[in-house]
Amino acid sequence: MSDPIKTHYRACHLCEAICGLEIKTQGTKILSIKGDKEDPVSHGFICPKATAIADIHNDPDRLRMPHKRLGEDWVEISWDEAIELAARKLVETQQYHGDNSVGFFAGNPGVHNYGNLTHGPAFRRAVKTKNHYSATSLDQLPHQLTSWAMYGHQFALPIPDVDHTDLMVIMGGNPLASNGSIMTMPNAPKRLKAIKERGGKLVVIDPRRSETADIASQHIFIKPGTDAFVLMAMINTLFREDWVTQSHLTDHVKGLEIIKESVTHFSLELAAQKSGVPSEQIRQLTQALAETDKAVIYGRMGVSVQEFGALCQWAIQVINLLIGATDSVGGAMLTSPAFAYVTKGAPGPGHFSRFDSRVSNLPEFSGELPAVALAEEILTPGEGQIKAMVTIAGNPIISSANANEMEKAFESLDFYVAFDFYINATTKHADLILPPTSPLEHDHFDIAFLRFAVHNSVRMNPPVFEPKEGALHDWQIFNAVGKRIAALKNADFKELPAPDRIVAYGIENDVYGAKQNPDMSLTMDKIKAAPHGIDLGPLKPSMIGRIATADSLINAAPDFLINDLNRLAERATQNDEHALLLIGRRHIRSNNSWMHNYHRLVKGKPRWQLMMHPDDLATRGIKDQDQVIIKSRVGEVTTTVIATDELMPGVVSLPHGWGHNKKGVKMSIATQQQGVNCNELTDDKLIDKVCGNAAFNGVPVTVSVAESIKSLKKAI
Ligand SMILES: Nc1nc2c(c(=O)[nH]1)N[C@H]1C(S)=C(S)[C@@H](COP(=O)(O)OP(=O)(O)OC[C@H]3O[C@@H](n4cnc5c(=O)[nH]c(N)nc54)[C@H](O)[C@@H]3O)O[C@H]1N2
Ligand SMILES: Nc1nc2c(c(=O)[nH]1)N[C@H]1C(S)=C(S)[C@@H](COP(=O)(O)OP(=O)(O)OC[C@H]3O[C@@H](n4cnc5c(=O)[nH]c(N)nc54)[C@H](O)[C@@H]3O)O[C@H]1N2
Ligand code: SF4
Ligand SMILES: [Mo]
Repeated sequence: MSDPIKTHYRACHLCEAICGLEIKTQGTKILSIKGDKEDPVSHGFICPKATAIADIHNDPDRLRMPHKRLGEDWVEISWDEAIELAARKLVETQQYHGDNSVGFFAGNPGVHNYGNLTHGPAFRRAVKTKNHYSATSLDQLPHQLTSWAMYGHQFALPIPDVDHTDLMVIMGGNPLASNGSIMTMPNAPKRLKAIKERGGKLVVIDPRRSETADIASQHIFIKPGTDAFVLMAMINTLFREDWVTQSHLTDHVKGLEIIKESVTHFSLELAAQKSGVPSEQIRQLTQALAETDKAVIYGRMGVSVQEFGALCQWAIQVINLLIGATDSVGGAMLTSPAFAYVTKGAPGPGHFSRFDSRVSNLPEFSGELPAVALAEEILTPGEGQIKAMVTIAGNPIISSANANEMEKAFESLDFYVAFDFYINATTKHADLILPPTSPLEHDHFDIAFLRFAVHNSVRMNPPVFEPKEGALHDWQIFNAVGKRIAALKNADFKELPAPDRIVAYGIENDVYGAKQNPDMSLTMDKIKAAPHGIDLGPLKPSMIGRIATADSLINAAPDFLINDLNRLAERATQNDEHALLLIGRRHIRSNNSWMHNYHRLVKGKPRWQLMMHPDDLATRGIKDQDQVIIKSRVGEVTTTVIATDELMPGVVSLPHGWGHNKKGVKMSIATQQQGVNCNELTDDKLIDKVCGNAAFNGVPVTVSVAESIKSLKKAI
């Protein structure tokens, strides 16, 4: 008799949109993956990546058991042996070279796999080092930093009320490709188009006419890295023109006078000169933001990973405050999740600059040092040098700036253990790989993204499949290695219960739990009984009472950001005529560096080429489809160029996450892809100096025809 067909409901964990899925299985087979129409937020929407969850699950290249390096080869070993080896090597390294000789790099998928969030910290405490790095400082550090400084908690992130706004300005975000970031919004296309359909306006400010710009009411080209000038001019204009709106928050904000004084030099003319955006356009946009009742400005990667990322994210918060958008319907509001609700006194508010990195003196944020400092901390001898690495769901050789230096660093390590299920460009350097279960073999709760969602909901999903015999979840591996490390150090280790128990306890004691909300008395059992999720309603104004600063006031003018305006003012005086500025690009069928081993996602037209404006090609004697060499201060890559007026002249675009075709990478489909690693061009010294965040956007490069390749082609 054949196995019965089962239907499972589960959130997609691949990106921040966390769409609801309906997965049909029969025995160990996945029959279909579709959108869950009854999901209260995604309503059946999915993107093409969702079906690739089946490919992840079935991928023969995905490791199922620990792998130990033997010269150029790998051998499968038992979990007991692997856990002992990992613990012993890390402890020995610390005994010889000190606590800080072990470094950690945590990548993005850990945030999409909640066992990493519940159990990672205890494991890290068992190791005890100052050398923690993560994708945060390649990404959203400026958001967390400004929220910490202004609202007193790094996760007090006002989320755009996309479903109710009448004017949305998106600066450096491309939700049509990314499906939204720090703005969980499944079905970004529909939600953004709806703004226009209800008579509102969507404005996109981007050096590229992105997919989102294509559906916008207005697209404004901007020269990469100059957004801070535009934003400061907008703030200046709001004050000058007396367009500042009084709101229920006015008495809860301090520092506006300081801002007013500090931005007087940032004129519309200066902004226009630096950014290429006409001053009248900036003025009109500012006026529209001030005069539209339900308006909001939002900025993402384009304005986070650039030299003035923190100033940009801060300015965006300030503008929303000044136009009365913060904490207002149709503006940007704090979310009300069932777990880890942010309020005064909530755990993990964050801290900044308590210590610096050893080599370049870059500041920590919440216990993490900037990822751009990792390679030099491994390569520079002296006390505190990193000798052993732990990576957890990260691929820093492809995802961090200056990939060649990062590769050199990983090659030089005494010991490296990777928590990962692929042998990729980074983990190929490991001595030991500890692969966790497949995503479908563990339960799923979105600790992170339910907190960033444009509509409140909660959902907990059981595993689709039982784990293969002997397989361990990430959190079980953390528990096992952490416990063994503690034993070797004669230290205590408190083994935590399973993640769902931790979350269940948290929910019962949080805002919808019996103590705080007897009417609702939300429990994990109730959540589990609603497989499609529970709708917790739209975002609501709730900031007063939740401001987590010591004096319960929003600090609109944090000192270190006001001081950083000097750096921007200095930049204003510099002649910054570069040949070309490199920016990145995301694609709906790609996900950072790790979804290129699935045929259904990589097939079709190539999408890893360098995009360049036809005028820029012409002045360099380059033709569409030529092979070109792109050079930056730190490296060079060769790829195919495509001519397109999607980009403004003077800007070129290359996506990140590619470049798998390296000796030793064991991903049979990914290694056949021709894309190059754009982070061989990005520069670990080109950073947002105030916080050390990477500046992937606005990297000066030159582009020329690859003569040798051309002549070789002719000869063949
Ligand atoms: N130039 C440039 N560089 C960028 C960016 C850019 O825009 N431009 N974007 C940056 C951003 S925003 C980010 S977030 C980073 C991402 O950088 P990373 O987090 O370093 O890269 P990912 O590609 O997400 O790598 C994920 C790794 O996690 C593994 N993995 C997947 N699921 C699991 C799991 O459940 N458990 C474990 N243990 N491992 C798992 C995969 O096999 C892969 O090796 O890249 C950054 N790099
Ligand atoms: N399909 C897909 N979805 C993803 C990911 C993925 O890799 N693929 N990654 C996920 C992750 S980890 C993240 S962090 C999010 C990111 O989500 P988003 O930030 O929405 O995604 P990006 O495509 O990086 O959008 C950045 C935009 O900024 C523009 N830009 C570049 N430089 C500048 C500049 O100097 N100024 C301005 N104003 N704009 C600039 C770029 O042209 C681009 O359109 O996406 C998530 N979702
Ligand atoms: S948009 Fe993101 S969460 Fe939704 S199906 Fe696609 S990858 Fe999954
Ligand atoms: Mo990211």
